[in-house]
Amino acid sequence: MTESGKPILYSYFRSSCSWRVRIALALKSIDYETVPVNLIKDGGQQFSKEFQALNPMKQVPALKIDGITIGQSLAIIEYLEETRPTPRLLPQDPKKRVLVRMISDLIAGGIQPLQNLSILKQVGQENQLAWAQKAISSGFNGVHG
Ligand SMILES: N[C@@H](CCC(=O)N[C@@H](CS)C(=O)NCC(=O)O)C(=O)O
Repeated sequence: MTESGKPILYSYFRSSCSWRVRIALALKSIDYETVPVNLIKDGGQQFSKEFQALNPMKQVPALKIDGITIGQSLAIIEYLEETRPTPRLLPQDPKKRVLVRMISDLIAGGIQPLQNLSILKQVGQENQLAWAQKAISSGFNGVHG
């Protein structure tokens, strides 16, 4: 939290994981401050010692709130949902709720991490497009219900 008591979001403007958290914060009207972590500049600011101390995974987002620092976008969103329950983000009906969780896990575990910067580097420039397309289409094909 800042001295004024606002949560601090460590975020990169192009990061879809950070977007998820920014959307949840906005829907819940939570006032916060942003510390930009540029994933490209300076060889990647996520690799700095200061940021690694916050999130040893060297990834955004991370949220400082209520005296703790949370990494992983879905864990952050769940924490916000539990501690600031209105307006609710998850449907009341368990069958609808599990569908939301399934889609969220598919995106956050089965689609997006397969194409983050560190993975694309390993895949090599010439294979990146096909790799990303495969991750996206197999993830989308996993949605049913
Ligand atoms: N499962 C994590 C994934 C976090 C993640 O992949 N973050 C990306 C940006 S969207 C990142 O920081 N990448 C840095 C890198 O690949 O070096 C979450 O949902 O928060």
